[in-house]
Amino acid sequence: MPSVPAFSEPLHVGRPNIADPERFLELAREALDRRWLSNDGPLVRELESAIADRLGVKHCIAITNGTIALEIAIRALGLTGEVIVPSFTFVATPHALQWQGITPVFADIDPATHCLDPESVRALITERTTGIIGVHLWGVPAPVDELSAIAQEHGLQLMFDAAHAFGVSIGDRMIGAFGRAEVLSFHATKFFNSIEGGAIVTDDDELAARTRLMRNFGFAGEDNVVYEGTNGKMTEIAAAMGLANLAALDEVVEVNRRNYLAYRREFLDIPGVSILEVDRNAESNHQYVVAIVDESCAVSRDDILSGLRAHNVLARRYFWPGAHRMEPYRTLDPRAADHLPHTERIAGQVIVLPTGTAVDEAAIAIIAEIVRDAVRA
Ligand code: T4K
Repeated sequence: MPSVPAFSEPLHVGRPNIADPERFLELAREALDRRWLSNDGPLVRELESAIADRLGVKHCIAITNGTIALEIAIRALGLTGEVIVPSFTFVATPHALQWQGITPVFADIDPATHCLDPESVRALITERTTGIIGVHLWGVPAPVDELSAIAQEHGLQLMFDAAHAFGVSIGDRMIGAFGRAEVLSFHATKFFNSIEGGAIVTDDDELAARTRLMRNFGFAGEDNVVYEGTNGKMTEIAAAMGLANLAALDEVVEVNRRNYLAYRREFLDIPGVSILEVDRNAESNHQYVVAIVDESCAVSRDDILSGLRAHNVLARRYFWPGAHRMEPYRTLDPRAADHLPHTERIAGQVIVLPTGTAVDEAAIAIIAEIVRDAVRA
């Protein structure tokens, strides 16, 4: 029998932060009264300009979700053939390529950061390679300088999946300014959400103009289609949620930071389990708290996960087992694991713990006690 009682309500990873429901309803009401609900509406424009200002980038193109934003950015950059990506990421990253007939080639990660290992990227470049997509996993910055040098040396396009990295900075530069373009996700589970949503951010005028066209079927005027396109438009209701949440972003980051520090403190004395440092060289949004169960731990990662779930803590083992072990990639390249030793190991060690405004320090102390119990078992 567990010595710590279970939480009466489930504690989810990815519980949405809803900072100001009243403001959201007010903005949504305005949109209804205006009878302007989608197609480049005023709330979407306001959100775009607020995000561009916040990140210090020239252009923000709001998109219906992060995955479509990735697809549009990939297409706008003219990527074809093979593109190098980490396998240790949400499956949307490789899917956005595969969906468009481009082969994702999986590179390994640096175990200290969980982001792309530049040497692994270098080793996978072939004459079919046209680009690299770095992922700032957990909001930890990918090695932007090294990847940029490799891209330049080999004439490759470089873009970033920054789905986890809104509001993160490396020194005095905000994520959003690296590569040709970066892609954000504002999904409900992200610390900043517009229910569903995402954006492409870039300093490149021409790329921004092209992605705007692509987002709206290629329309450049009422009857004038000048480019291939899709429907990637954000709705006014989504933008209303984005604007309401943006106003309280700093408070949410502060809650996340407090939670992260509490987890780090509480887990210090748990043998074989540690909390990944996400802010070593960067200002973080702390939206993911990542526990690592290493080989020295007395019990397995999955045993700890079961212990947490038995207590209603619905922790997740993101991004297990790695995209290379999911379909269609597993069938297309059954030997990919041979060159992904760090991905293979880390994917088996990670537990993502609940954070955000639905969690407080008292809950974190109990979660740590559950893990301590599991490790003693
Ligand atoms: N690139 C990266 C690196 C990403 O992580 C993602 C998305 C993308 C690209 C693509 O961006 P989007 O197209 O999604 O904008 C969730 C999210 O759906 C996904 O956005 C996110 N990454 C991924 C890491 O997590 P699932 O399959 O784990 O979702 P699900 O339904 O299991 O929910 C996760 C947890 O959140 C559960 O504990 C329940 C809780 N939850 C969820 C929702 C929607 C709530 O409590 N309330 C809610 O409203 O993918």
